[in-house]
Amino acid sequence: MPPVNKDPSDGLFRTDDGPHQIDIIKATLVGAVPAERHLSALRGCFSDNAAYQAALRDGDRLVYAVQSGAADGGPGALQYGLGVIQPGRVGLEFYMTKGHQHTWRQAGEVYLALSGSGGIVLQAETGQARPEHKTDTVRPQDATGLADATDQARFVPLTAGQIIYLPGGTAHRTVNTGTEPFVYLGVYPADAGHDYDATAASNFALAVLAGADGPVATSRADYLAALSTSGNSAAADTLGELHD
Ligand code: PAN
Ligand code: ZN
Repeated sequence: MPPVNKDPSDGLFRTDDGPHQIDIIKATLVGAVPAERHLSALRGCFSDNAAYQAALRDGDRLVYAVQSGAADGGPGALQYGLGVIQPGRVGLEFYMTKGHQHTWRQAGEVYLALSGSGGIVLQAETGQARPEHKTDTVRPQDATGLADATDQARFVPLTAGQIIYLPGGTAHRTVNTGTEPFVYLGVYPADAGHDYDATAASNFALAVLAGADGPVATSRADYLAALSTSGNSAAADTLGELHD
């Protein structure tokens, strides 16, 4: 095991020398302390509020954990997070991270999917989903270039071995659409910072839902409208309305 220097002030796992080690089987960063996010920490993220309340009553389950690592550095330093999202749903909506913008908006990030299947919702600052992204998934190679688009939101499916680059100014939320934990590594500037308020008020414009034929990324506004008219979260009814 590499030498560990755990700085309690920022929760980051540090090593002075030697490589950090990911335990692929356990999906952990050896020696690091995970920051856990349970359902109660994701208030306001899932659109089906009745299903969210029922899930909370059923137990405040673990949704995801992040273990972060860094080396000491000055300007230009990088750090990383190993994320593990559990499989599960609230209503139709798959388990996901809170999502954020980087406080330093120019800070980009590289994500590498390690195991499981999921994806990432990408959204420019204004957060409006364009109609053509309403109900479909998008090929990973289409996901770059968000920096010069002001009104885009996209869902990019990711499976093990796929890498995606997020340009600065891209809000991002990771989603597990599979039945196993979805494990990924994100590498970003140490000075990036995490701005959760930027996306908390309006939430992400796309919701990633379990559809009859697999995951679909759909307009959150439409999902909310379907929930309020159908009064329940039955998959067939709700998605039927969404896709009409
Ligand atoms: C990741 C995220 C990780 C957890 O390391 O922090 O996926 O998501 P939330 O931070 O939204 O809870 C990253 O993007 N870092 O910048
Ligand atoms: Zn990030």
